[in-house]
Amino acid sequence: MGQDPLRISPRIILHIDMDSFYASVEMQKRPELRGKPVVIGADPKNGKGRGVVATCSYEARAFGIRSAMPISQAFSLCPHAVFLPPDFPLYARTSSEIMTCLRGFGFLFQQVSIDEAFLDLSPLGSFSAAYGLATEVKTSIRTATGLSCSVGVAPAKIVAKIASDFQKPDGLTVVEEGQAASFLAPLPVGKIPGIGKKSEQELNGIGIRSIGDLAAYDIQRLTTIFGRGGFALHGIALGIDDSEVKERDGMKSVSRETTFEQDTDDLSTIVVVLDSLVEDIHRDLVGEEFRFRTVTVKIRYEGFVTKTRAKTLMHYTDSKRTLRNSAQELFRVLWEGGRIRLIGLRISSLEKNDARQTTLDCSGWQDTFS
Ligand code: TTP
Ligand code: CA
Repeated sequence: MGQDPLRISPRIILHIDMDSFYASVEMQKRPELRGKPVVIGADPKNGKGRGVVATCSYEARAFGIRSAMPISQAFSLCPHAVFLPPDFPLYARTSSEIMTCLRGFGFLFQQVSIDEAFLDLSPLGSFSAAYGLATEVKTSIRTATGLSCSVGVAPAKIVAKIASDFQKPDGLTVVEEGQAASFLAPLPVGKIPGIGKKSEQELNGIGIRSIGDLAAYDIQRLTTIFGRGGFALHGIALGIDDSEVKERDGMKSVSRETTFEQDTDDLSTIVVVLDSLVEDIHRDLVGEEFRFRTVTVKIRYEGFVTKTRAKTLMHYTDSKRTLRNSAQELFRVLWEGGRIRLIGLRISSLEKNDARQTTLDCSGWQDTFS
């Protein structure tokens, strides 16, 4: 049987996400760490340390350790784990190698975070050809860096992203055209990017446990509860996402955010975390040789109210002290004293110290930043 000539060829999107990225880079550098629980983050100081876990190896995850958990809790879960401070310039260099490798495949490319990217494989014309290319992508990244990644291939970006997470680590999941809604239906709603633990609980509270429950939920009621976001959520549940893979011209911003394990209004805890965001962003800044002019602080309170406040300086700078002072000043003005769920820091209006094109782009906030 011949193909219908009017049939539009499918959109085929690939999403790639490196496995336990910072921890894997450390284990690649020091092979004696392989197979061990490795935790990257703040100094645990024998259980008395403040600050949080950036990430950890899958061996450490078996002990219940997770990103953004207080480092003291990680220490009590697994005191014999190897605790390491982050080496951001090394992660930025490895990220550049990965992104260069991905660009080399010649498809439309979009980096979305330090360890994630999309490729638009639609020109291949079939999901079987895309599967073949996905295996090549995995092999070439392993050859270039020694690292494993997980890949999702699907007819839409958000479905590809959920698919890349489906069989982690070292996974490859293909969701063909017409199968998105049925692939998503049995998954917990928390698998939708942007739905954190708290929102998942809120959705569970109105009887929505799986993405299928969300797809079947009355859209009017969803918009009453979640406002305009209700529409988008409902579309996502059906696998509908027309957003394009967009090439970005260089780095527009660098951002970091931390979600507290428990909402907090303890100023000293908040200041320690804000300071660690300053340190992280400043390391990237120095590693990538650029300067900034705009600083933005974001606070999300319990109940999901999100506030941001930005400040643009008179001159470009790469001073850590200026970054810290601006962050603290913005925080003081912004904070109304309530319990905080998440705090974020972003620098933008960036200028390279030289003309070298950078591939690092941590502007994963762009969608949520108001
Ligand atoms: P992720 O891709 O979320 O996590 P991961 O690569 O460590 O693990 P996974 O296999 O589940 O994908 O984040 C990429 C890197 O970003 C991660 O290695 C460390 C950093 N990061 C933080 O510093 N803090 C955080 O809260 C998170 C989630 C990530
Ligand atoms: Ca990852």
